[in-house]
Amino acid sequence: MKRVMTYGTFDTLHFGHIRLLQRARALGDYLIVGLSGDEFNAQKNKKAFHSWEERKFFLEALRYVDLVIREDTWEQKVADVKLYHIDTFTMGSDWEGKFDFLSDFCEVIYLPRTPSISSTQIRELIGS
Ligand code: C2G
Repeated sequence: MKRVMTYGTFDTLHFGHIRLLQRARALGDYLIVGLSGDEFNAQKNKKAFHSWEERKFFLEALRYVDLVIREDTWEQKVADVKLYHIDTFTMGSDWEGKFDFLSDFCEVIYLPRTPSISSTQIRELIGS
């Protein structure tokens, strides 16, 4: 079984996120998502509209996602890749090159980011 991993905030889940998760899942047979906790989001200068539990609920409702774990630090990825026996790590292309160090442990693939949609735009639209 080929195991794939990705990470993110996935706030106000939208088309771009789901396209990313669909393509990530298609890289293997099992997709694990490291979902950013609120404290880690603060380190990314982000404040999610939805709580971690709500964002986890949304992801678990998707056919593409098999397991959701917490993302609390930048440094946890190597340990996660080993712990979950990850074959392929993937992120959207806005992260191109940032996680190449993981290629010592697994395949690293960056998938084209979906243009013209973001959680920031959606939050602005809903006024929060
Ligand atoms: N994404 C995308 N297209 C968009 C928006 C997002 O493909 N229009 C992708 C991003 O490239 C990322 C994933 O969807 O791979 C999740 O995006 P965010 O929730 O914005 O995650 P981010 O804040 O980039 O967190 O350790 C990694 C970080 O936690 C990534």
